[in-house]
Amino acid sequence: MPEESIDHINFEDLNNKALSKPLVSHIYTADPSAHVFDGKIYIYPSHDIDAGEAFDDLGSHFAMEDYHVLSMDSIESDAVDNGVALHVKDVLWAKQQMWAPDANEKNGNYYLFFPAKDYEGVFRIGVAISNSPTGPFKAQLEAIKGSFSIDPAVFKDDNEDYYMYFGGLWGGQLQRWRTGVFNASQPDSPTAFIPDANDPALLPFVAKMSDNLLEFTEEPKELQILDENGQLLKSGDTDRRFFEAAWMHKHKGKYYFSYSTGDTHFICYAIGDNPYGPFTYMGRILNPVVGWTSHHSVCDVDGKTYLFYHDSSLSKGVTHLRSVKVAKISYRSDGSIVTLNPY
Ligand code: FUB
Repeated sequence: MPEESIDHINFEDLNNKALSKPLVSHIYTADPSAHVFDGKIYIYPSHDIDAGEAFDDLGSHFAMEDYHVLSMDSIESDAVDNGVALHVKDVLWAKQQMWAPDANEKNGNYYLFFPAKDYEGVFRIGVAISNSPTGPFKAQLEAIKGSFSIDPAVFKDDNEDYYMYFGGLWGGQLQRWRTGVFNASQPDSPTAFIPDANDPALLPFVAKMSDNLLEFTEEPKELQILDENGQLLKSGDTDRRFFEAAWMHKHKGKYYFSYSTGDTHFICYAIGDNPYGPFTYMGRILNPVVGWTSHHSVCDVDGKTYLFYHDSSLSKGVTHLRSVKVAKISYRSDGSIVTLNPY
């Protein structure tokens, strides 16, 4: 929901109608990536702050500096803030903008995957390691070779292969990589290099991770999202095309790729038969929340499926001061997901 349309909102009414309350209110948190490790829920969010940067369509106002990990003993319990897990000053290659992270576990080690801008102003994706799910995490000296853009989500398949899904338009710079090389021209334009409305939309990327989860084992590949006729979604189809916030989960053997449509503010999903796709667009998981961005994860807890998401209701609509929430989602018998209304 764009910031200009919030003036008329009565936040008391809105919060009374809300599907759920912020999981924590002492800090602002966003972009929640939730996992269950050893029976406990861990949420890896962005840590929103007001760094005084003006709002723009490049997301300069999202000037986050560190990550905190939240944990919950059960879906009903209070979320605990486990303090600073990684700070940008401890990441040699990263200069600023610690955007939406994810994490995963392998052989008793925990890996935090995060995007940040390097000293050339280019978003890269890094990894940091800990022996605890709550950190502190120690960052690798360099970003993942061949990584670009934002919003990594690392999915562990049933056969223990791990895949990273990533990408984001406008401030997330995906459109600057159309030739495989970063295009630094027109630096202030969020929409330069976006395909024309009738051309296929830009696609998110996927790459299989190496055994140590520190590298890609292959060149990242585009993940196709098709319409009901088997055609790639068009760039002008802004209600359905990928914008940012990639996530992958599995349900009854099918792969569900979900994402945000950005400037139209929906969380949508598409279904495929394998981790690389193609995926067919199926519908919406979440209607627009208060705040410009919408970002989520889907996580099974005790046999039920939950959507972790965020909105800006606690900050009364400030785009870059968001709060993480959780709500149960349900599937119909054909595998489709019932759309949630956040209020
Ligand atoms: O939190 C910063 C950026 O906003 C994320 O990386 C995007 O997904 C959007 O939520």
